Amino acid sequence: MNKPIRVAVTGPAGQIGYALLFRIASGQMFGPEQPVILQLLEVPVEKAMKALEGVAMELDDCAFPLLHEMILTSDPSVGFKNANWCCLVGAKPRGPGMERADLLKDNGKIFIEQGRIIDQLAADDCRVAVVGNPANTNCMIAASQARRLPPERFTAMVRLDENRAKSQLAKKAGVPLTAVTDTYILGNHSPTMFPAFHIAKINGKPVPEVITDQAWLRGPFCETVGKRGAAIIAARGASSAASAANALVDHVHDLMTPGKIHSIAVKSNGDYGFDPNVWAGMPVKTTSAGSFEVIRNLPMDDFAKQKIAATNKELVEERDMVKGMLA
Ligand code: NAX
Repeated sequence: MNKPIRVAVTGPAGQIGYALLFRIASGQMFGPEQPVILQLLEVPVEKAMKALEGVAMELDDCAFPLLHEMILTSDPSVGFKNANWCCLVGAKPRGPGMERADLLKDNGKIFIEQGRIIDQLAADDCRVAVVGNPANTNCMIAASQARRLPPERFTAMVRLDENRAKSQLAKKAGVPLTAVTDTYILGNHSPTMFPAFHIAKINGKPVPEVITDQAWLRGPFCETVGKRGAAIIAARGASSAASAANALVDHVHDLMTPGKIHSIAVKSNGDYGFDPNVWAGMPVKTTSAGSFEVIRNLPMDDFAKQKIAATNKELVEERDMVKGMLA
């Protein structure tokens, strides 16, 4: 058995938290040989802390051999102390009539504080994965506070979009999910994202050679993936939770597994035409546990370039809205 790692999770009493913690504790995120200490950070509100106690009781009742300890706290300097991974799930939801700029600013305050404390107190090898929306910009904000941890330690989740795209392509082509590879998400985790179908593959062949209905690929496919979150809210009366938790398990697991090829939102360095100061979904290959390189020079046709320009514009606008808050 390895030495336990410390995994901080924010928003553990929320709906994604409830679907996530059991999977971390059972070994699905870090593998069956890796014990964990869960550092669970909620807001200092009695109802939330009480709910968190209930979740912790259920975790106890699972008797997971890999779960060595749980720390329940509303103090970020306890929650992030010596953490090897920080899963930033908690965020303020968009209230009725709330402007996007206000949502960005309210969340900006949370991610500035969390980024600063993580940089001061987390372990030297700390990695941060942001789920709380607007995830890309929240991740950029947290990273802006770091002086010790380099920007590539901060990634945001677009894996739910990747999994959604993969599943839609498999259904349309009538093939098993394992036949679909290279499904990359470029840009923002929002309806503007581009699920790059033209470079995805089915049984090793480019998707457009297998699914020849270009109009479906450009229209309903992109729209279904981009607006899937809203469709789930409309059907379920609540936003994606189990699939979001599953995507975070995939995100972290693949980022800890050398050789894996997947999509994560990372600091752009200008690849594929993204502004160098935004965090954009990109195709990456994991090089060693927790580290990655962006897969460069994949071909982008005119349609892809247009989609990338639109999602980049949104990321730049989000960045501009919080510019005043950044260090
Ligand atoms: P919930 O409202 O069920 O839970 C959020 C939890 O976070 C609450 O318990 C709340 O008290 C806590 N929280 C809020 N601020 C906090 C802070 N500063 N520190 C610690 N805890 C804090 O939301 P849930 O459905 O779990 O969603 C969480 C976030 O994930 C939301 O921002 C949501 O928009 C986002 N999502 C992101 C996705 C992605 O693919 N990147 C997909 C799913 C999801 O919509």
